[in-house]
Amino acid sequence: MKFEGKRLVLATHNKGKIEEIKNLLEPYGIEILSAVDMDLPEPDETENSFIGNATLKAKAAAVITGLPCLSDDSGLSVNALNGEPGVYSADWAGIPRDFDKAMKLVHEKMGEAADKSAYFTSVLVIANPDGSVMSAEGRIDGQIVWPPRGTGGFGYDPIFMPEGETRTFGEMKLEEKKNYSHRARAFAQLLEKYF
Ligand code: ITT
Repeated sequence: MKFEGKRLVLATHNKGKIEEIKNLLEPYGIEILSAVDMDLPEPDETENSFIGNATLKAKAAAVITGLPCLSDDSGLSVNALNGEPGVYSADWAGIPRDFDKAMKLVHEKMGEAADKSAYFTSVLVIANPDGSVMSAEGRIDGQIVWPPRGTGGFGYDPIFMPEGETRTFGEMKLEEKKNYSHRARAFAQLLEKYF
């Protein structure tokens, strides 16, 4: 199924994701509305997988808006922490969310572990008003660094350095992060299938 309408809803309340996905969609001349613009409710993320939560978020928004909705469920998996925080990245260090605190917790839990490897995952789901869904997954491997570096991006970006780079995501501009990011990789797959 291909996207035929003119309007697409970004079923996310995360401002960092909204900025990145809007940028990825820019060349396609689609009118983008975000869950924040439309004041959509934030569904409880009750699943224990990226695909489960991404599907739940996109479907809930499609039912309310009657428009195609694109969601993202993502997270940082640290190998020395058996993949934590993973699917639970957003609220891992408690509520209200504080990513300075969350990054510090990653650092503390890793202790002196020699293995600094980690990866980001993004699962993107498009839910159409007719109930059909489409998904794609992207991943970027890298290393956890300490102390945090840079003020760009969002979430755990200042402690993640993608492989083949000497800078963290936090030290990159949007256009640079896009060359590596899990989200851009998932988007590239969705592009072939849907746009
Ligand atoms: P929505 O559900 O409204 O989309 P959210 O922030 O709750 O927003 P998730 O449940 O998918 O989204 O949580 C993903 C968390 O993982 C996010 O809050 C970030 O802390 C982290 N994360 C995901 N992608 C990231 C990225 O590109 N850079 C840094 N951190 C990221």
